[in-house]
Amino acid sequence: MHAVAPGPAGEGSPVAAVAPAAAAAAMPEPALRELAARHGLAFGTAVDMAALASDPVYREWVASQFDSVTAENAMKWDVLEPTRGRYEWGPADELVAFAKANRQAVRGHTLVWHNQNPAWLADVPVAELGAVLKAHVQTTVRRFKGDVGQWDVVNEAVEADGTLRDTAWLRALGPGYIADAFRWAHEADPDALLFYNDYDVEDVNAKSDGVHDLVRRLVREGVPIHGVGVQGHCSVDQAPRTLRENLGRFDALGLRTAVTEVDVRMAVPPDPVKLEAQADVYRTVLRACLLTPGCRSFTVWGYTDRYSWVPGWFEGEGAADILDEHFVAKPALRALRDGLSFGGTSRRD
Ligand code: 9MR
Repeated sequence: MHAVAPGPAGEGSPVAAVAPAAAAAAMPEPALRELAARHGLAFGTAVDMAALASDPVYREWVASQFDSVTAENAMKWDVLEPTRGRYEWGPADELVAFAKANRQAVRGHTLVWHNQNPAWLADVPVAELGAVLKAHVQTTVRRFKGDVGQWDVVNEAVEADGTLRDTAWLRALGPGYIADAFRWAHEADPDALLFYNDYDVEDVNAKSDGVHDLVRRLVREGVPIHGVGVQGHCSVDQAPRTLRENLGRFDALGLRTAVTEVDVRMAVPPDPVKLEAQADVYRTVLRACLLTPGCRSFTVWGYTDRYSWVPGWFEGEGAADILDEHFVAKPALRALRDGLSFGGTSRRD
C-alpha cells in the first residue's frame, strides 16, 4: 500500500489520509456486518471522531464493515459538558448522523464513570452531586432518545477484588447511585437497553464475581438493567479462558451480554507468531459471544492500529487491532471473518 508515516495514536492526531481507491480495493466482501448478521450479531467499532473527519479511508471502513458504532470519547461527560450548563453536542451529533446515513446502531458510552468527567465537577458541593449526576444522565439520554438504542449506563464501578470502586460517586451518594443511574436513564428513555460495562471481567474471577453479585441484586430489586458489557481488552499473553462460562452466568440471569471494547495488544514489534496468537484471541472472544444466546453485539475498540489508544497507555505494547496502521488486514481480521463464515445460526429472537 502507500508509504504513510504511522500516525501517533489518539484523537486529533494529524495524519495524512491514504488514497481511498487503494483501500476500497482491499475492502473485504461480504462485509463483516453482513457475516455477523447471519448470526443475529451486530458488529461494531469504537469511532475516533477526529479520524472520521480527516481520513476518508478510515471513514469508508467504518461505513461499510460495521453496523454498530460507539463513540470512543465523544459521548463522555467532559466532551459533552465542558462548561457547566453548556452542552456541546456537535461531535456526538455527527456520529449519530453518520450512523443513520450508514444504517448503523449507536451504543452510547458512557453516562456514569470515574474518568473523563468535566473539571468543574470537582467544585460541585457534595450535597448537589446527586442532582447534578441525575441531570447529566437524563439530559444526555433524552437528547439521543430514538437514536441511541443502548447505553453503557455505569462504567467500571467495580474493583479487581469485586468490591465497589472507591469513586466520588460512591463516596457522595453511597452504593445506591448505581441503581439510581439505571432508573434515571430508564425514565429518560424507556426503550433504550441499559448496560453495566467493565474491563477485566472476561473470565470468571473475583471482579466478575463482584459484577455478577451486583447485577443479580439489581435484577432482583427490579432495577431497569438489561445487559452486561464485557469490554474485552486482552493481550496475546492473557487470552480469556472462561469467557463462555462467564457470559453464560450473566445470560442465566436473563440479561443480555455484549462484548463492547475488544482489542488484543502485544509487545511491539509484531511478528507472525504474535499475530497468529492475536487472531486466536479475537476468535476465542467472538466464539464465546456466538455461543451465548443473549450476546448480540460484538464491538472492537477501534479497528486500525493507526488510531489505537493502546500505545499511549501501555509502554512497549501496541498492534492491538484487526488492521495495521496502513489499513492492511491482519490475521485477526481473517479469524473473525472465518469465525462468522460458516452457515446460519440457531440464534433467533
Ligand atoms: O480509547 C479511549 C481513549 O481515547 C481515552 O483517552 C481514554 C480515557 O480514559 O478512554 C479510552 O476508552 C476507554 C473506555 O472509554 C472505557 N474502557 C477502557 C477504554 C480504554 O482505556
